[in-house]
Amino acid sequence: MSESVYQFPHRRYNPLRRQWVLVSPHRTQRPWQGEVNPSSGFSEMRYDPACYLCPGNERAGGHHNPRYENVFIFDNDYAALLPDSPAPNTDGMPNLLRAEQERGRCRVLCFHPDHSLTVAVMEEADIRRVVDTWAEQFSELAANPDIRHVQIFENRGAMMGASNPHPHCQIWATEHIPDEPAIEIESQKAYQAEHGSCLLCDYLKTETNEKTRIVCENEEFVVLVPWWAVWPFETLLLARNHVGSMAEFSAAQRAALANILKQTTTRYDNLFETSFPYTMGFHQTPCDGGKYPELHFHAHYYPPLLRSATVRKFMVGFEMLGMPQRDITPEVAAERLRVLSEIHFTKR
Ligand code: H2U
Ligand code: ZN
Repeated sequence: MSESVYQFPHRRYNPLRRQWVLVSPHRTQRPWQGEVNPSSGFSEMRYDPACYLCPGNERAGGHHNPRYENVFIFDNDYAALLPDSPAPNTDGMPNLLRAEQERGRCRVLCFHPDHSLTVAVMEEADIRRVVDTWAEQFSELAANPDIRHVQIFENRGAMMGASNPHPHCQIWATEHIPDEPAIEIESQKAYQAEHGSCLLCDYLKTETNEKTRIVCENEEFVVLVPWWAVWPFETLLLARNHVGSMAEFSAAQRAALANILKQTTTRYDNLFETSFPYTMGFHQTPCDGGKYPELHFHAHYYPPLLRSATVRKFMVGFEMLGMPQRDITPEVAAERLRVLSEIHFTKR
């Protein structure tokens, strides 16, 4: 593929979301002054008496956290979903005003008792415990007949709206399959029907041949900046083997997931020498009793930062009214992440 093709504005297709992204590489030639990072963004405190996630502290509703030693999971005190919400009564409503029952559960999972840690600086063995808990939670929630989908996600950093730096994620289990995974499921089913193979297996083959968008890898997983990335340093984490969910993972895959999550977040932190904000989450098979042989386990990282610890990308203007747009090409973004050290900048 000729490099020069990518010097000019063009659009790229995302086969997973069936959406286009406008790429405007020539705009990165605009001059800009790199900013000096004001602080690393890491919390200094290993225990914060005011943190509602630290061991032994009080949460909303008078709940007390145990003095937990590794992971700790609880039902969100401000859950967006409830296990027993009734069906809305829509009798006599105009047919354009639709509503449906949505029961579910929201949980919070603390990754570690130490308030100052993040995935990037946690020990791999401790991340492995988090992976085991995700797999357990996925299986437990999936067994509930009212639950059809389990979304595990992490909001990292104040810029992403995380309310607390304490290392944690959320798990929302819903009665319906949410829109994002629903679109991706449709695309993967349609691709399988048309080509007789898995969309993400084929995509992984393409990317491992091309190599230009790969960021890091281990025996079980590959992390790359997808061809169609929207966020400047967006990445896609793909299982090398065709597998649908963590519940099916071997011990080797669980350990390798802990390893690749640490590798990825370390590179992110090293990019601007800051605790890199992002939203990330896993897309796994639904648990509605259906068969989903075409689905391929993956994770998306959606980080907002553009060119320093403080300068972020906004999805506004043309992007809200037209389509997503990016300046730096996915190839340049991948190379910038790939060449970074695997050792966290705070440990140098
Ligand atoms: P985020 O930082 O990712 O928003 O997650 C924190 C969650 O913790 C948030 O969803 C919940 C909030 O509802 N929470 C409790 O469950 N109990 C509390 O005492 C405070 C916050
Ligand atoms: Zn804390």
